[in-house]
Amino acid sequence: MEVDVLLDNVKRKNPGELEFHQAVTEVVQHVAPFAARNPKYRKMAILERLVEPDRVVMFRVAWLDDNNNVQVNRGYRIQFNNAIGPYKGGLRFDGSVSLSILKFLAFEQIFKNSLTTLPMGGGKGGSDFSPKGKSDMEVMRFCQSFMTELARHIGANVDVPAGDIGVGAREVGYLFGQYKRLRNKFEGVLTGKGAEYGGSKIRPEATGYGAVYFAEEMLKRNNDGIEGKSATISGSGNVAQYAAEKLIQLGAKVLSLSDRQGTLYIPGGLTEEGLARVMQIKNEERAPLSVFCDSFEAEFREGQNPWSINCDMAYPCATQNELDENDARTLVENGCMLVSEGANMPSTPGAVEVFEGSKIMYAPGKAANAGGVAVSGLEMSQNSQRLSWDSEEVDRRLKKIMSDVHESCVEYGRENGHVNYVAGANIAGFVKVANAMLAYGVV
Ligand code: NDP
Ligand code: 2IT
Repeated sequence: MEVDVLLDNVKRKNPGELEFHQAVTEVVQHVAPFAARNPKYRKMAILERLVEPDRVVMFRVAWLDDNNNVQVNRGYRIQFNNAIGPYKGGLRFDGSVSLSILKFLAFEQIFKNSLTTLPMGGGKGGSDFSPKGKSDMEVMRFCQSFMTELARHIGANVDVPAGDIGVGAREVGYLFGQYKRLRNKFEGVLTGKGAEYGGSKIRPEATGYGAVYFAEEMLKRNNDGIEGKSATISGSGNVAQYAAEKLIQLGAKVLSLSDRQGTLYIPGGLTEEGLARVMQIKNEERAPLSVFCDSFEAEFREGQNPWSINCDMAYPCATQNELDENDARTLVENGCMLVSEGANMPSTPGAVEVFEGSKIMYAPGKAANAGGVAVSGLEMSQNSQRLSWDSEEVDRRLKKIMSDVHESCVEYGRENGHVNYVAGANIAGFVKVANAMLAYGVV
């Protein structure tokens, strides 16, 4: 089938799902020419089947708030593709969550998980519930109600959720507790668990660290390194915090973080002490980033993103489509030489075009942020073995996986001496899944 026909069909069958269309278009534009050169993929309609989720589960989540009022949210789990392993992917709790957003995330997850070299299929879920401004007990009641329905659809060998925006250690704890109670099973059904009940060392750090390890690999290929470089980061949640930690450890100067209210610009560079304060603000006080300026030298730029700040490297670690074509142009004009995406699909298609055209080192999320789900895969392995590895062991494996992901991107993305990491990630991720689908016949 022609690419245009395939994309038209996707748009027609999934009306209004703009983020999903965007994610499919980006993957298909690289994979379709590759698939066309391999008639077996074409003949067996691999791409046509890949863009159709195995199933989509949508459900009501009713819960009682602290005033005993009934609240109703919508829950989702997209089980997109389990050709190479159990469905695997995070849960997002945020007011913006829609079917389109979760389908884009689940679709991306198929290729990302394939790149990690571990046996994991693609899935994603969540709810339009936002934990912001809710008490711990409200979050608990919501999580228990959400899991009461979700439990029947998941399992350690079926579908293994984890965290994403709005879902961290607290939420995973409540979700796991409810699953265990409903099924009377202590099994590795969720990752990102607390250390006391089966969580892997380095899982909280993995996505942010991984995005920096991937940047290191790109730089190494050009006989360069992180030390002495300046970096802008967006977001100030899980991924941003640990990207900042690793960058500081490796001798880079972190100039910014951000949240929904704006950007924190730290001209002198974020210190370890400053980062500890950010973690306290975001993880314990659950307060706006702007309060950082009460005790540290920094400027808060209300309503702005970090992309106008001069930097050598940019790490978008907040959310989808947070960096547009103009931002990309500004970054490149200001001398930014590397972009490593901690978030999923943070750059708009126009921005991606600017990065590709400028030939800077540009790593898309499905490669650069694969460290998070990779350590989730390692958590599954440890749970199955009923063993837990120490931090050094997990970090060593994470580094090796990021280096392997990088190698795969180079292998499939080489273009006249330059590496197109977007093409490389999409094609490398596709091949393994496509070959497994071929083995199963028409299903
Ligand atoms: P968190 O909820 O911990 O943090 C999200 C951060 O992004 C917060 O600082 C939040 O601001 C900011 N943010 C969220 N939405 C918006 C928005 N619409 N505009 C501006 N800022 C926004 O989530 P994570 O750090 O876990 O996730 C960040 C990104 O990384 C997401 O794209 C996620 O899909 C991706 N990712 C996460 C992985 C993980 O392991 N957690 C793995 C791979 C990718 P505020 O503080 O104001 O809420
Ligand atoms: O987007 C992602 O890769 C995640 N949110 C992590 C998924 C996981 O299963 O650890």
